Amino acid sequence: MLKYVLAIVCLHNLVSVYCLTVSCPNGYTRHASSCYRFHHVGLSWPESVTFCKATGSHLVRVETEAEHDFLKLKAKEMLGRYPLYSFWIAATDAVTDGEWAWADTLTSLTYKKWALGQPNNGLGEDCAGLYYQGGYDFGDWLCRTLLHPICEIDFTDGIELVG
Ligand SMILES: [Ca+2]
Ligand SMILES: [Ca+2]
Repeated sequence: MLKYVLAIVCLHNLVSVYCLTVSCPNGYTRHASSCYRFHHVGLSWPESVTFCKATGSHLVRVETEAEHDFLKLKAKEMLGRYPLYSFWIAATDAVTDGEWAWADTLTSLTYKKWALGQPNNGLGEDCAGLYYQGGYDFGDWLCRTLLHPICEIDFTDGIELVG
């Protein structure tokens, strides 16, 4: 099923190029192979995981420096429009303290860039986000803290090339 498509996908062969025009769903911004939406609602981390799922996405997994740089740039561009300032990402160490993994897949983080002094695990801070005071590098919070979720749709999850 062609669920979400974005950018222009071209299939090359010797005689021709087939292109498929594709785009992110309304309200999402594309970068590389994903669509992102910074939500204005303030939610706890577990609520954010559920919220993104309910909207056909997942709480963002920041997997590369390029992806992180894009998200930091977007967050800085939108400064002042999000009253809670910081944003949840899908990383948690609730299973084993100090071992940060992505929600759902529970795979270890291969990329991470903590803000200065983070994670400080104060009073059992098991959930991570992009920390405004740390230039949107990673920070950890109590999971019940209200922050804004960033939801992500992976291009590679949703597309099937047809024709
Ligand atoms: Ca990602
Ligand atoms: Ca912290």
